[in-house]
Amino acid sequence: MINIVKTTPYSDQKMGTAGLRKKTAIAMQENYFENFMQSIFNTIPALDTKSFLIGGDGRYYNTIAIQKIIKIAIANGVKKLYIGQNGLVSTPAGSHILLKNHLDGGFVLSASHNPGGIDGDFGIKYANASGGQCQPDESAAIYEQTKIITEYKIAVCDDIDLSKLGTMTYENTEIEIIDPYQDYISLMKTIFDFKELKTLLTSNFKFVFDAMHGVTGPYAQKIFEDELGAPHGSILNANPLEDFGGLHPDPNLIYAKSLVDLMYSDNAPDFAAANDGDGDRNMILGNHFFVNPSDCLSILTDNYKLIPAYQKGIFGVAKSAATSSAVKRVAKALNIGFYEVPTGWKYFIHLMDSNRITFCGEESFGTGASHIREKDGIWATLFWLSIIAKTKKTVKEITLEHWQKYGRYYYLRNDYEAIPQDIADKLMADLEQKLPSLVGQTFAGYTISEAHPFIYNDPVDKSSTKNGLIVHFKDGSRIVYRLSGTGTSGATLRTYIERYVTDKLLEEPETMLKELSDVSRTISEVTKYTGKQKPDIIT
Ligand code: G16
Repeated sequence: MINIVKTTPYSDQKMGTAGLRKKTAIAMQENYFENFMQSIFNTIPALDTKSFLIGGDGRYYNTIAIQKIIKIAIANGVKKLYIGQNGLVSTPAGSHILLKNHLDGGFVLSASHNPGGIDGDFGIKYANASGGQCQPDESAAIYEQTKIITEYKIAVCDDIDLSKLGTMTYENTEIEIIDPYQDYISLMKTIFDFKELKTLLTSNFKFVFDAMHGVTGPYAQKIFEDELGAPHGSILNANPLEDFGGLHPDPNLIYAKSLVDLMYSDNAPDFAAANDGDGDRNMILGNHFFVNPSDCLSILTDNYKLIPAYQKGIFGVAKSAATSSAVKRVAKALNIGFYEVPTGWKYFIHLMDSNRITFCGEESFGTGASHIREKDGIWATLFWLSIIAKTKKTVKEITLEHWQKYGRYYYLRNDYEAIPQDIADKLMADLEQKLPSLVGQTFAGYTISEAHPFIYNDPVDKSSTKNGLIVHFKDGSRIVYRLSGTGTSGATLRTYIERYVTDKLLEEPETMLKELSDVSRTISEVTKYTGKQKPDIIT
């Protein structure tokens, strides 16, 4: 039986950088999730010919929300649903499943690196047939639907058992519970030399991977322990938990603190990686060494020839504007295309689909390639291990040699969190207004050469997107300002600061960027607008 339920719109269902992200309590309001799902289906024609993937990172409310999607999809006459066993699918594996099966879209229930639980965050990433997150025109159409929705359709049936693989049919909808791991593992085997990696991981080489109680735990156990022979116990925090065991599943120096402490201890392993809740973000650490994500993209690109899948050559490389300029120098040296896009992995998709790029990455701990249309934490880990296996060098040696070859971009991101939205909007609007007048001015010895909004013109669909403000200095340094699109309370001002040097390669970023951090505050007048004397988070 199908129920048609009368509802009233919520006004706050606009997607951000990567889908809809809300406090869990907000997402659990009456009809909130149902409204959003029905609004998505309202924008998709001929649902009886369409197939979708459903999965998630295992966070609180996922199992309830997955049953809701299933019932709303059945009621809307969707042709087929592929659902990860136990409701689990990582964002990268989901992208692969979508592409491999030529699906029309997918829903990964995740607020990514944000904490989970009843007091945490909940989210929905909606991918289209490209295998990556929907484009801005699609999310705009969905937002319009959320504002006028009056009813949704939902099937009245028992909950589906997600624990057993197999196929069933309800009304006209076929439902298949799929293994979320195997296809992804097979894909990794087509890219990397598993034999060589096994030799490394069964040697004296000490490896750990922190899954932060997100969805990548089982993937990592199967790949690194079962396939590649790393000792059992190499995967830390391996079981997905609804509240991530109280952790904030964000793989950075602050939230992956216990892993960082281990890597800076006397017992430090040779290599560590961490992934976020849904497995798209990664952090790479060596013994007493941290690899900045911008450098990570640059180093992987420079070493592409070491990976079997890329030995015949790569297309270009892309980064978000906020990411450091390091990879630009590598692209020039390799004589490959280089692109700079707004923040958001969705902006890389057209570049991959049109064979303009093979690799891409962002400062927000994301690196990936065109094997899928999402960033991929395990792929980045396997890539690093492959470089180590081939070169027999440590993470620090590989990075230092890279800086000796190309110079180093010292890089920091300063986040000012929980700013009232209207104040953050005013700060950005006022800053944009004054940018032209800044050109030629000198702050603490840094002279501004250019200052403008970042505008991206997509070479494929010709759309134009404005995202953030950039201040360039004569010595090649840059400051980028933008508001985050993934937060769930108030606004976050992100200030990205970079400085290029060819000597002093092993200093602390905080030391090398002290003046520029001060300059970033002087220019934005963040203290005047927010009362904040310093950033809440520095990464
Ligand atoms: C998402 C996007 C990324 C983006 C990041 C940060 O990552 O997929 O492309 O760089 O958010 O966005 P913002 O600076 O707007 O907060 P994830 O891992 O959260 O899905």
